[in-house]
Amino acid sequence: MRNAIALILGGGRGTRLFPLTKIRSKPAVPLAGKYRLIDIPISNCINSELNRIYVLTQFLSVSLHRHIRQTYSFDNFRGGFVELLAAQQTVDAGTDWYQGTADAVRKNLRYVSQADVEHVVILSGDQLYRMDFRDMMKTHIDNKADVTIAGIPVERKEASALGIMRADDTGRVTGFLEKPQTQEEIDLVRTDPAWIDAQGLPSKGRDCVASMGLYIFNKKFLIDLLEKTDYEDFGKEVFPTAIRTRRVQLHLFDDYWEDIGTIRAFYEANLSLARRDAPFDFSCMQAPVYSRPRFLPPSLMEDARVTGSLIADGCKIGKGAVIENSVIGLRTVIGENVTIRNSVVMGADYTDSKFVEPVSEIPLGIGDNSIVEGSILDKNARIGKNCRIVNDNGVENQGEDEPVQIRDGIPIVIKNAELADGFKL
Ligand code: ADQ
Ligand code: ADP
Repeated sequence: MRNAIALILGGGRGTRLFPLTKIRSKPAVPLAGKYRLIDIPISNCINSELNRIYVLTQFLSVSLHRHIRQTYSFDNFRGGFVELLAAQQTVDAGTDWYQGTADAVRKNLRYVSQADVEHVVILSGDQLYRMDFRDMMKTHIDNKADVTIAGIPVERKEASALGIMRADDTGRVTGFLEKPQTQEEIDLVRTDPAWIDAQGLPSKGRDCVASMGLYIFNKKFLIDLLEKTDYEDFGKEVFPTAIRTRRVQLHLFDDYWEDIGTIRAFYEANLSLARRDAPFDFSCMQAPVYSRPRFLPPSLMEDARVTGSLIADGCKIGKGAVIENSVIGLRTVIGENVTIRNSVVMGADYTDSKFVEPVSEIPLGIGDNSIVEGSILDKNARIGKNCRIVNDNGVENQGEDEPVQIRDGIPIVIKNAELADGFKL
């Protein structure tokens, strides 16, 4: 991995995760109570001994910068860095933002073209998975590939949201269609389940192999490709044509992998992590997920009933509170007799303190007797007493600037929102 660099695609306009991305860039969105989205791909890189990491982002939030600076420092002996490359910092900022994934990489080719770089690992910034990229690199090198794409078997019904590819017996990709919409299109790139079984992975009825949006490119090929074409997107443009003339290799993977780039996917992935049978284990010592070390006290609970939930550090949970299948983030304050079900509560950046002038009459956290169900509470929410945040009317989408909005049927209390006592959605 010494002559490889990683480029993490930290997000385009971030509209699919709006309003969580209203005031921060996508990689900075909090995940599982104490991490941020960007911690996943960076941890995978570090655990794969891939220590030269660039994060490409459309706009640079202070929080992302701070998080990366405070979390990822490498020692002098091993070397390495995590560097943020923000579109807004380029010369033609504002007028010419990155168009698509390939274009984002094109605008940063000067980092790719460093002399000692041979392979470029391109990763998505909004996925939850654990992968050793050294295995993928081995596939790439063993097959003398120009580019290697990580692929995972999926069911046909998932095909329309993903890039779908078909490979021959040597693993060479012979068909690639980005987000095939019709059954006929899917048939063009479907894979015989027997082929998947023959690769040693149980097909379990899955007859498609999806691109995971993770690629290893040979540097020369990548530079050539991006300089000589005006392709904007890897999935839509680069691969469908590259498979005809170049060696595009499939690297099969079959473990937990989830794209969490939409509000619903983000919400469900968070809640799944709080279940006893969570599909992803943050505590794997061989390949930990890193995040910023903080010096917070343990969470304090007073006679609360908590089932199937993640409770991060520094929380205070009052008497009679009921918390079911929820994620409770750093420094969350929960009043007495509060009910929180199936919700993602991101917590707070700070705590109300007797040493600081209060910024609001409503204390940080969730006031006594309030009910929160099926919702996402962004950071620093100040929710009064006797509030009810439940999508009782089953609204799908609502609001743009309001403190509580609904996306994909999920109420979202935006960052720093204040809701007075008795608020009802
Ligand atoms: P999508 O996720 O739909 O499909 P895309 O929207 O291009 O593809 O995003 C890929 C990644 O790049 C995301 O992490 C996104 O945030 C980021 N990104 C997009 N535009 C960017 C930009 N201009 N600057 C920086 N980052 C940007 C892709 C593939 C499919 C594959 C799925 C798997 O195209 O083939 O199946 O990923 O999730
Ligand atoms: P987000 O999770 O929404 O991206 P930030 O990480 O930007 O949020 O945190 C928001 C607030 O946290 C800041 O406005 C600031 O008050 C506080 N904060 C936390 N750490 C620091 C720090 N090291 N320096 C300054 N402010 C900090």
